[in-house]
Formats: sequence, C-alpha cells, structure tokens
Amino acid sequence: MSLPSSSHAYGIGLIAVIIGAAVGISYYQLYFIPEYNAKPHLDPKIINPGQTTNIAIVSGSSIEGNPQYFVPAKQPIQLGVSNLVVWQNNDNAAHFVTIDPKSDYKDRYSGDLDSPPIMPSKTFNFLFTQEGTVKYYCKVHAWMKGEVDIERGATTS
Ligand SMILES: [Cu+2]
Repeated sequence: MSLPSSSHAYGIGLIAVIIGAAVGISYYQLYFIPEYNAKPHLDPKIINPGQTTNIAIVSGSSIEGNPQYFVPAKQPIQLGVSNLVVWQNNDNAAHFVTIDPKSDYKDRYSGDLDSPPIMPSKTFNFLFTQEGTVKYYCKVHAWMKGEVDIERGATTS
C-alpha cells in the first residue's frame, strides 16, 4: 500500500521550501543589495553647494621647474559651501588630477578622484563629500602636486 497522506505532506513541504527560497532570493535582490549599494544620504547642501572652488592648471605645467602647477596648490574647502571643485586646464598640454595612492581618502559618494585626461582649455569637476586631506598629482607629470583640505562647513552640522 502506498501512503498518500504522507506523500501529500511531502509535496506541500517541498512547495513551501521552494516558495521560501524564492521569497528569500527576491528580498535579497530587490531590497538588500540595492540598500547595501546605495550612496550615503547626504545633506542636500553638500550635494549642491552654493559655490565652486576653482583651481587653475597654469601655463607651462608640463615643464618641470615651472614656477607653479596647480593654483592654489593648497586649497581649503568647506563642506556644504565650496566642496565642488573645478580644475581648469590653462596649459597647452593634457593633464590629470589623480589622488596620491598613499592618501587614505575615499569618497563614498563620488568614488575615486581619478580624472580622465583634461585637455587644454577644458575643465574637470569633482564633488568632495567628506572631511579629509586629499593630496593629488598629475600622473603624466609627477612634479605637479596639489592638495585640498576639506573641512566641516559653517552651514553643516
Ligand atoms: Cu600633467
């Protein structure tokens, strides 16, 4: 004799396991992973600061020994005020803005500071969203060095 009631229970149990697994996987894919990868919630003033900070890459920067490269070479920045930085290339060669590999600054919102080539007369923007000291350089002209010091702004708490 077969045991219809117990095989029936087995079938229901199997369906329950399959549904449970499907629900678990859906939760993981639809809610857990997007939440885990989401960018941090930031003060809207940090995402849209009132001012930009302008740094010039001056003429002659591709020549080692030029009087200046990034101007200002050391730039204070206030979060929520002036944390959007615009580098303007005023030289006749392409340049880069790349974080010093020894720096421990890692912007959770904007990612790595690692520009594409900035062509003559072009600009590159980067939104700094955390406090810290960032030393950067041009990866094809290693003598070109700069620093931005990001501080808590007067309007952020
Ligand atoms: Cu350069």
